[in-house]
Order: sequence, then structure tokens, then C-alpha cells
Amino acid sequence: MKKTNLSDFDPAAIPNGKDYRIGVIAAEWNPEVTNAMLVGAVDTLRKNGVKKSAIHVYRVPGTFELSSAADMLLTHSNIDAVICIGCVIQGETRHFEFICQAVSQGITNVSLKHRKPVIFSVLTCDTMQQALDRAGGKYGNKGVEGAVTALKMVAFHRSLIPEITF
Ligand code: DLZ
Repeated sequence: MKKTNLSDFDPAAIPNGKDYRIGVIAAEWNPEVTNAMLVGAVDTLRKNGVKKSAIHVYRVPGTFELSSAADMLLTHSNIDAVICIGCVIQGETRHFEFICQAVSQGITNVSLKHRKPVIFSVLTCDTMQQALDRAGGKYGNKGVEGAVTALKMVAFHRSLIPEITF
């Protein structure tokens, strides 16, 4: 199936998250984008059974801080998965490359360290319009995509160790 919209999921294939605990960390940079992704993520978690009290929302200054914040959160809580929300827009300098490289590798490292899903809901765009198109615009919402991915990955994790009560 060719996927052209980030929010295009089969509702029947999304696990119910009634006993899942999910952290959502959103960067403050480019707030018109990250706030729309945050709303999309939280709405999707709620629609798929996650209790309001089990969704823990945090803010960090920029996308660069997402991986260290996810590490802190997983170290000091019993959260099942973390959705990291950020938006990096190409500027005149090479900052873009360093932030994108650091956050993608950082999120991978944190997930492997804690053996829990840490979801990459980070837009890496050339223009603000490209980002808006993917934050509730014509290509869907990467926050929604992150929430669905988190639900599927927690279900996957639990399916591997069914004898454990989470
Ligand atoms: C410094 C910076 C720049 C230039 N651009 C962005 C951006 O497009 N998106 C984003 O989330 N953050 C940006 N930042 C901030 C860095 O992520 C980080 O917060 C600072 O470098 C401090 O560590």
C-alpha cells in the first residue's frame, strides 16, 4: 500500500491502550507546528483508550533536548512509551544537520537503553509550509502517526512477555 498521508491508519488495527502509560515530550521551537502535533498525538491516544491520567505531557526548549528528556523520563517513571515531538526547519547555517543527526541517533539510543518504544515524531523540513502540511495539513499529522506507532509498539512489547503484569 502506498502511504501518502501520515494519519491514514486502519482503525481496526490500532491496539486499545486502556492500561498504557504514555509520555509525550514536545519541543517549544516552531510552536505552531509542535502544538498541532501534540494535540494530534493526545487526541489519538484518547480515542484509542488511553486514560487522560495516563498521558504525561512535557515541554523542552528544542528538538535537540528530546532524547535527553526521554532518557530522564524513562529513568524516573514507569511509562510504557515516549512520543518525542519536534520540528526542525532548514536555516542558513548547518545547525539543521547537527540537530537532526543528534535527535535521530539519540532517540534510537534511548529506546535501546531502556528497551521501550521512543517514537520519532520529528519533522525535518526545508520550509515551514512543508512542516504545516505534515502537522494537520494536507499530508496528515505526524503527531497522530507517533501516537499510533506508540500504541502498536507497546502492544508488540507486551506480546513478547505475556506473563508479566505491566
Ligand atoms: C538552535 C535551534 C535552531 C537554529 N533551529 C531549531 C529548529 O528549527 N527546531 C528546533 O526544535 N530547535 C532549534 N534550535 C534549538 C535546538 O534544538 C536546541 O534547543 C538548542 O541548540 C539548545 O540546545
